Amino acid sequence: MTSTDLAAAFAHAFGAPPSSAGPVHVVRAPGRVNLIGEHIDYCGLPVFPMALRQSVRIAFQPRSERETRLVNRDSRFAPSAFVMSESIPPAPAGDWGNYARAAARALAERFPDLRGVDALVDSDLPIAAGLSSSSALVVAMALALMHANGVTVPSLELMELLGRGERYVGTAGGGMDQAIILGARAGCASRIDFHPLRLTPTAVPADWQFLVAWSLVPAEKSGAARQAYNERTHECDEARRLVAMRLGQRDDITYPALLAAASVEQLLELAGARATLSGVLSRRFRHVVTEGTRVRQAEAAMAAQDLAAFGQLLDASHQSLRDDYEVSHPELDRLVELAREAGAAGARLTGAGFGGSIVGLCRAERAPEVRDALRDRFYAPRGAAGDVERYLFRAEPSAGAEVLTPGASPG
Ligand code: NG1
Repeated sequence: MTSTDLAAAFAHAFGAPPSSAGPVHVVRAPGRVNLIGEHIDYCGLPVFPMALRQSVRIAFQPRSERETRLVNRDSRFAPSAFVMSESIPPAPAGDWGNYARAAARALAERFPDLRGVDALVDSDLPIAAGLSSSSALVVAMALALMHANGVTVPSLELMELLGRGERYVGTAGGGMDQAIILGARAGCASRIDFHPLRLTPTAVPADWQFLVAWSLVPAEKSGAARQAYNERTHECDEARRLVAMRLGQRDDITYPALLAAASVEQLLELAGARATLSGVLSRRFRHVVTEGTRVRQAEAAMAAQDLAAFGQLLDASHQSLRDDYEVSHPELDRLVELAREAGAAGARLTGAGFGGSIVGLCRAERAPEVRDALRDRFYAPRGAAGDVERYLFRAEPSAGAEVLTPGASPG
């Protein structure tokens, strides 16, 4: 759907707007695929994602009142409304409208007098697929509200504000998603460092192709998966505290500082000792520090156009997420295995896991073979070969979120 069609659908959803409200604008916020650096953003360690072409788009218009009204083009999501304030009560857990509320509440901290918008939400991002459709909605909504109210927040500050803001939905998440959705550069993956936040792009080599494949298992953000996610954040924190104490460091030292204070080998040796950490905490810790190392190596491999090295790092990351971090799923493991058998240089689960998608890397010329193999060997036996382009697609490194000029060509 083009931006013009979306603006027309807006008029259908909300009725002809008063001329005083001005033109209908459209904001686009892309989904993301994390290439490597999984479950370590909340430890403050660098990650290496890129933005996708698929996005959440919102057609919006300012209102004279403080109420925001939301309509979703996907009829599974019922219309929703809330009044702008610093204490917007959440809708029941799992309600899509909470992501819009999260954005509004975060902005209300800085701008207490914001008026609301009418907003029509559209998305071609697979939902609950580990591709960050929820953060794309948070970012799109924030940009719509800011544009409608004529307020701005510097980009890095906005990334941090919305990263914290999304915790409103109950996930103790890190800041990767909001940062890449706002700050991605077309054609590049970006290393994101936290403390202080900064993005460093690396061009994706022209003959590399990243493929995303959904496992058909939804990675729901509510219920058990959220609990498991939050549990991991606590375990990492506890492991960090105990290792720091054994090292004679302050127990509030950050992961980056811990890694600066001792070598990975030293840390792993210490963490492997029964006297320091339990078996579970030791495995969680091992994932975090080894994954941190893999991010640096992967960034260097991409810069050197070393596809084989990048692929091996993807495989090692998957193994670590499966065995040490225990966030994989048999269907993700199967997809990874099939992608590799079909000629991918490497593959791993991407996003929080517990379902969702994998990302695989191959030379562009091998991509059709890998895709065909996944279609025939994964999707067809599960009765999903008909819809395969919705589940299995090339990740095109895209630009970050933006408000599109009315009347401009499709976003
Ligand atoms: P997804 O895949 O969107 O559930 C979550 C967190 C990220 C990061 C990854 C795991 C949110 C909004 N996103 O992503 O910050 O921790 O898991 O690497 O909480």
